[in-house]
Amino acid sequence: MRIYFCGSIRGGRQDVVIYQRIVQKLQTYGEVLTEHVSHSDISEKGEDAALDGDRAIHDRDIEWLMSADVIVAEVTQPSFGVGYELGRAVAVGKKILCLFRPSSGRVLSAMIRGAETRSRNSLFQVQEYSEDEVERVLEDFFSALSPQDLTRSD
Ligand code: 6IA
Repeated sequence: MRIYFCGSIRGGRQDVVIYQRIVQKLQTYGEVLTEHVSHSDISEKGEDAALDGDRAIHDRDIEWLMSADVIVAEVTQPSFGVGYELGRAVAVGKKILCLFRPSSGRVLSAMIRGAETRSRNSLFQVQEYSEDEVERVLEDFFSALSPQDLTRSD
């Protein structure tokens, strides 16, 4: 299974330790295409990428996103990039799990919370969690996945 993980980079790196925990767990289910999102040596500014660098990142990430079976996004730290990735993924009918920690004191964007469809086999799910529950939440999500979820593209 190909898994695309989304987490804030230029939006702020406060949650990088949680991203690491998520990626570690995701790697037990498949190939995580965006493992670098959890690397602590990537900073908000990092290697000041020029436009061409940014274009290359965008094009490569979108290619990975389109090839992914499942998208998992940590959405507590707001990020334009994560929001954009989620919009592109919704548009092609990908299976998506968004993880949000209410303990942050933040209120999740209506465009993410409101994208959730509440049917049983929802393609877009928003799951609230606390840090100590993160592995269990991922276990529940992956154990409920059906082959159908991974092939739908409507
Ligand atoms: O707007 P943000 O930077 O917070 O967007 C984060 C999201 O966009 C992540 O989920 C990544 O998949 C993607 N993304 C943004 N920047 C990069 C990147 N390098 N490399 C790979 N994916 C990225 C940026 C490095 C830069 C800080 C010099």
